[in-house]
This record gives sequence, structure tokens and C-alpha cells, in this order.
Amino acid sequence: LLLAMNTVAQTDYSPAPENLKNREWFQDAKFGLFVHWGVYAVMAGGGDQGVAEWIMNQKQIPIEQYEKLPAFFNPTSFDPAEWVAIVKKAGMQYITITSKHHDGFAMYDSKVSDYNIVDQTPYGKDVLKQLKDECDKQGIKLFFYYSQLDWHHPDYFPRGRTGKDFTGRPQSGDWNKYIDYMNTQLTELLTNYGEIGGIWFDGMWDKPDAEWRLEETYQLIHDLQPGAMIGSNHHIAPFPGEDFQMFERDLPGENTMGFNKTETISDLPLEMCETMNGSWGFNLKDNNYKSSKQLIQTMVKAAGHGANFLLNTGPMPNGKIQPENVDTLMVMGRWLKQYGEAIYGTRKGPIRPSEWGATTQKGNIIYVHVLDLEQEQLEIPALDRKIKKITFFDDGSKVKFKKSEKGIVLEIPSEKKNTIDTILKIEI
Ligand code: JFZ
Repeated sequence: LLLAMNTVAQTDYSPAPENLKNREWFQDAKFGLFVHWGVYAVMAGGGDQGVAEWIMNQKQIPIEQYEKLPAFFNPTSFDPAEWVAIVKKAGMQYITITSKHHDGFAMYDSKVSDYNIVDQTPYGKDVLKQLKDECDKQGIKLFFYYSQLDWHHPDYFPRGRTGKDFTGRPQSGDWNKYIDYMNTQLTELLTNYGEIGGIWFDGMWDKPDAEWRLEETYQLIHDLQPGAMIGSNHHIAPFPGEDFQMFERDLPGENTMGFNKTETISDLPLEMCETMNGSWGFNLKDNNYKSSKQLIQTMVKAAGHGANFLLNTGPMPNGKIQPENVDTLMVMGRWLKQYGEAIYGTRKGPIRPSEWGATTQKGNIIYVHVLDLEQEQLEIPALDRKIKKITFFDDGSKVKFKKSEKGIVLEIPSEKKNTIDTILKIEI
């Protein structure tokens, strides 16, 4: 069904030089913060572990009632300088934040609809603007998530599969008016916030057969900011006009969550997004936190696949990042401070990630990341380059190795092992 997406993308697209430059930057950057923040944070999941930014849909709250929510959204403790400082300490290089999620509420000063943070919350300020100014100060790139799916706009009609009839909207609407509205909002986002990293689309999976006019939208974005990178969480092979390929909660090529419907791993830069617990938006009950070890290892594996790791947080309604998330981010940042050489600026290594770990590469150095190994020997496939030497990253001591029938056997004694990632440097 998804393969039948009735849509034309920017077919004659050839990325501008600044776009190609940004793609390199993106692949070097490796680690970013995903932020799901909206008026739904006030509901905090409503006591249900599996509900957050989807609460309008999952609890079937009609528009008329959901529209009362912005009046309770007053994040007076929001401090963009603090957010960006956390991001930097975490070793992250960029932020991707929800400018509008499926509920249709704009978290910025939109002029095409007053359903936005400035016009309808007691807070009354544009959080994206504040965040962007701070990102510029501290040298962090900002991307905007934008939901194509909209449970609020009257012209999002006929409804997609998630919007059926709970919203209370009239059973009519002009689809093209909705696309025009979306393109106008995107124009605002690409015009009023200086240079942005790109647009992270989500939601066209809700209406696979709709005429999304992607070609026009992608063209518009690239015309306004040729360097801005477009990615989309549509779970299928990239359309022309896209600049990076996304994998939701799975490593590229894996589909353990059942989301990623494509086997295609394109030549575009890759990105994998993941939650810290099980929720994107703030959920009071979801205490199912992944350990920092687990998240570091996933980041390493993602890097081994050549993919960035976009790790999510759902800020609280007061504007603060959940303290548990800050703790995790600080641990990851400390790890990266020590081992970042083997992550930042690398590309996927010559050996495909597997049970034991992954490899990354920068120039003449291959980093072997041993994440899970019981034995004291690791056999890797032969490399097509001559090995000069192999050392342990931690203490620079030499790694003993010998040729085997199938490749190379590395000696990794227990006392050299590191609980998170034992890194070996192969100089070729
Ligand atoms: C989407 C959003 O729905 C979600 O709220 C979050 O923003 C995440 C990053 O992206 O997740 C999806 C995408 C597709 C489906 C379900 C959830 N799908 O195809 O059913």
C-alpha cells in the first residue's frame, strides 16, 4: 500500500553546493537531540504509559475540546540557553524540534493560523525563535520537524487513517487548500528563522494515496534555502528531492519495530531516531528508560551503519528537560569527550555491524568497536588494505593479531575490555 504513494517528488533535483557541504557536515556531526514539545505535554500522557503527543487521537479528543489545551501551556521555566548548553555537554551537534506535530498546533509565530503558541498560550512567545537565537550563539544547527498529517486543519480531507471521525470536523474540505497552508507555514519556517539545518517531515504515511505535491514543496524549500536538508519519516525509499534518509527506532536495514518498510539503504546521509524511554512527548508514567550504556552502544552501531543518532527528549510543560534525560545525556557527553575521535567525522567502517559490535573509519584509521564479546578472541574478515599496526584506544598498547583462514584474529584479553565499548585502532 505504502509503495503506491501517489506522489511526484522533485525529479530533476540536483543538490546545490551548500547542500552537499551540509550533507558532509551532517555525516560528521553524528549525534543530535530530537525534541517533541507541544501543548500535549500538559497532559503528560494522561496516566497512560503508551500515550504522549498522540493523546488527541488515542483518547479521541474532539478539536473543540483539545483547543482548550493551549490555555494551560505556560512554560515559564523555558531557558533556551540551558537547553543548548545541555545539548553541547551531551556532545550533540544539532537539534530537531517539532514546529507542528499531528495535533496541528504551531509552536512558533505563524501568521496563517492563530492556532499557535504566540496567539493562544499564556506564555505568548515563540519558542523556536528563542531556541534558534541561542543555537546561533552556541554553534548548534537547528532543524524543524513538520507534520504533514494534521488532525486540526479543516481541509485535511478526506481524513487519513488516523483522523477518521473523532475530531468533529465537517465531512468536507479542500485538500489543495491544506497543501497551500502547509507550504505557507514552511515558507515562514524557512524565512523567519535565518539559516536552518533542514526540515524533518513526518506524517504522509497517514494518506499514502493523497496528492501531496511533494515536488512543489521540496522545490520551495530548496529555493528558499538551498542548503537546508530535507528528510522524511515515510519509512520507504527516499523520493528525489530528499537529502537524507531516516530510520525510525531501528538501525538501517533492520525492522524490529515493524515501521521501516524498505530494505533500501540509499547513498544519502542516514539518520536513526530513538526514544530514551518509549515515548516521544513528555509522559509522566513511562519510566522505562534505556540505560546510558544501551544508548551509547546504539549510537556506536548507528555510526557503524553510517547513520546519525537522533536521540529524543520530551520536555515538560514548565519548559524544562526531564532531569532523568539530562542525566543520561551527561553520561553520553562524558563518553564522547573521551571516545568522540572514533565517532565524529567517521564514516561506516569496512565491516558490517554484527552481534559483537561495529566499525567506523576516518582516513587510514579503522576503529573496531567491541560492544559485546564473551571470548578473548575476535575474528574479523580480512581487510583489503595492509595493516600497519593495531592498538587499544584506551592505553595505546599493541593488540596481538594473526591471520586466520577467513580473516584476522584479534586478541582481546579480559583486562583490556571496557564495559561499554572496547575500541581498537587499526592503522592501514
Ligand atoms: C511518527 C509520529 O507519529 C510520532 O509521534 C513521532 O513524531 C515519531 C518520530 O514519528 O511515528 C510514526 C510514524 C509512522 C507510523 C507510526 C508512528 N506509522 O506508519 O504507523
